[in-house]
Amino acid sequence: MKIDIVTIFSDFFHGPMDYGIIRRAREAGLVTIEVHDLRAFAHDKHRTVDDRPFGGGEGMVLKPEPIFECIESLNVLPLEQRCEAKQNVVLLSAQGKRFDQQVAWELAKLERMVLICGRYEGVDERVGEYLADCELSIGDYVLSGGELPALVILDAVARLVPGVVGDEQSVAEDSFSRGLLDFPQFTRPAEIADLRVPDVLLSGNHAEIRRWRKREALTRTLERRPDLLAEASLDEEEEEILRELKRLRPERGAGG
Ligand code: 9D3
Repeated sequence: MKIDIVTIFSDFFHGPMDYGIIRRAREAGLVTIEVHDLRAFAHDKHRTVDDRPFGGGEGMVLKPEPIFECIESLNVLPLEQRCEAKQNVVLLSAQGKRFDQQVAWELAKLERMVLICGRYEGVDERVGEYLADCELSIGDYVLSGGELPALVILDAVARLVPGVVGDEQSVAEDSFSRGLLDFPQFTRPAEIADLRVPDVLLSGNHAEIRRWRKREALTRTLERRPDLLAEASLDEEEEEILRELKRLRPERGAGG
């Protein structure tokens, strides 16, 4: 996959792309990432990329021309041909659709992904309307720009590109991809400061361990993220465990 990032802070990306999954994906030649400095597409001597909002108000807005010119220079297909060619231009904005694991799987199928990072108070609306295929937000909190969201999306998508993570089955069966929280993990020592690892994990009984893990994952999801259960894909055994958990622990109202 070819990924282009459009930003006014290109240096911001140097560190994070040299570590972990993104580095691995790049070194394996499975993703190619280019960072483009938006200021290179401003033509005045101050390399202006922002301007005051029409209609008045606080703050500055990213101007459309440098962004339009930058995208033009990347030779992506016109809007109506992009989907077919598995190309997407994504505007990162707080007004976007929420990015989640399902969106990550969709993006991982692309051959080309362009991420435009917003800044200041916002981006001229015509960028989202006529240039980008979609707008994405990473969650309901205010950040100062789209650079961290771009890295978040890059990390989540890179590990789903076939070949980046060795065990593809484990990536697909990853609890979050199935809509559940993880079961708890332990490693040695079996005891520290009187805190013991659950006996079942030391028992060597693999059927029992598997069931215990399912039960823990479901208990946690039910307690911490009951919203996930509506969309989760559960097997027979998990459905049965969940019914039992609900019998033992009837639903509580707001305030828990
Ligand atoms: C404080 C300014 N806000 C009211 C006028 C609007 C606003 C503009 C620009 C809020 C945030 C931003 C910068 N954020 C992003 O560009 C952004 C973002 C985010 O803030 N939260 C979650 N996901 C994203 S993706 C891009």
